[in-house]
Amino acid sequence: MRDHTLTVDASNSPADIVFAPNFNVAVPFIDRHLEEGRAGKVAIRGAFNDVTYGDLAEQVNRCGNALNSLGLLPGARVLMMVADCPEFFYLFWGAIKAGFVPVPLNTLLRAPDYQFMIEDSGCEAVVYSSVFATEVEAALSAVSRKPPHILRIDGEDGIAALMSAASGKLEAAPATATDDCFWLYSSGSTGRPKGTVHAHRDIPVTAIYYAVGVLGMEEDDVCFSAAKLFFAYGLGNAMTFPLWVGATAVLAAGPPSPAMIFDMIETYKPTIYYGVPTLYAAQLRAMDDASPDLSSVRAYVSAGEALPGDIFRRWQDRTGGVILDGIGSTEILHIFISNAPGDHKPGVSGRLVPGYGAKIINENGNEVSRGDSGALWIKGGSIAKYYWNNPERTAATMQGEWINTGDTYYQDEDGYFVYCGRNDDMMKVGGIWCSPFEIEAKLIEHPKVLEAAVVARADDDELIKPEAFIVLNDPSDAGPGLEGELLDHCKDGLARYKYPRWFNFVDELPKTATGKIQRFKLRG
Ligand code: 3UK
Repeated sequence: MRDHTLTVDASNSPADIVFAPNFNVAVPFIDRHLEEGRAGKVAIRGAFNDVTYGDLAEQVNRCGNALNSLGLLPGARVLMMVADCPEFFYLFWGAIKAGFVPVPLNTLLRAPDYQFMIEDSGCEAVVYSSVFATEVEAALSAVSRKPPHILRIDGEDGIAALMSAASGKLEAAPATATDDCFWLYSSGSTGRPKGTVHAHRDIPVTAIYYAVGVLGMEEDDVCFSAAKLFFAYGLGNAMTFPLWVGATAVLAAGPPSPAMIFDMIETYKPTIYYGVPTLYAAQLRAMDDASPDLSSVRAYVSAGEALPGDIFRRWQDRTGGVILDGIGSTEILHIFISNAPGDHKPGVSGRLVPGYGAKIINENGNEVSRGDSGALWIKGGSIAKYYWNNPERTAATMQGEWINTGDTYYQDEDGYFVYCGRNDDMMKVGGIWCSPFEIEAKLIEHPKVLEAAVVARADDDELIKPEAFIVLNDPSDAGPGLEGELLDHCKDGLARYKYPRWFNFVDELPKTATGKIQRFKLRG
């Protein structure tokens, strides 16, 4: 087989992907487009000059050569605190092409988090956008051993100076499909973040299985993701997926808000929009006073946390469009169970993405019968190889070809996977497993409720019961009658043991940087 190529079997079934023995993933994602005649096509758009596939290939080479000129060792980690902009692409792919390992970091983090990651990764270089200087520089001055190379993306003395001095030609470093390629730090709701090590092959596998297999992505698509590139979800949405099919990515550097998203959609007319449930809810509220033209969008995607059925329905009523909820993870890299165009149902995660395998197991390690809930394990070609520096967590999570997602699921009568919560958020009420998420979804249906979180609390008898924390649309609605009103609402549809026994009205819910409710912080 020719170097750096892969084949997908004739039926185009995602199950059979064969990689050349020498496979550096930068070649099929960047250089292939020149061979295929796409040099003049726009690869990246936004509030900067359009970047064509020709420009992209050249800048990737310059960036790879710039890193080489620093004298990094092969496999050196390059930490990136970089905003969504074309330089993110240059650095990520330039590092990979030159044989280094880029590690994009969540840009919402603070100095102590970065300090940990700099020390944990043993990185040789840190590259950051000036907007994040305060936190990054505070971390760098606190670390015990400074990485040898510290570069800014923008401004004088930035990487641009090194890049313009470097050659625009670069031979891809030899690699194999299963070599370490890039890392992402996985942020659990508890414990230290874990460096999640992905191989070269994981990138094309997610594109083939999900982007092409489920979304039917093609060259004409234009992708816009409210989730940023540092998040595995955004990395696929707005970088690796469009680069696989030769489509166009639209980038916005700032934080996403409904107004910003509507503006981006009207300006750049994406065909696929990737959001998260919290943003879809905020966009619905914003549409009370705005009528954005969303007609370019052929697919709305949601991931990161479960999409309540009520948001799905309201979105469909308001826009006529369907939101395709799918579950992904940093470890599996992208979405592995999903709703699909023409095969979707409100309130469920959908079906297995073709190419992945799933099993739901009980406490004894046996597979449950259809309809019963248990721990969801997944197998497939894009699962991280291991956690850096963390053999215990690797052994507990990744077992043979299978990975424990940490999520509780059951399959409904139609075969759809239904999310019940994280394994550790599940509660037993009267001996029955009870999903906080199901109760939250019910509460959110109530017109006065904006957000809800449900946790386990022991009553006077030390028996576990659900407790609700509620953010109201209009705080002045809080009043003596409201608890009863919400309870009546729960009685309409929820099993008795699931009724919240306590209601707390709060201004906001504790969330992780990526928007997941931190239920452990609400537990008394
Ligand atoms: C939860 C969901 C219900 C679930 C991600 C798309 O979220 C992503 O990765 P993370 O590592 O978190 C993984 C965990 O988040 N989750 C994500 N999506 C859903 N729960 N319904 C969903 N649709 O607990 C999962 O284990 O931050 C999402 C693509 C790539 C990703 N990395």
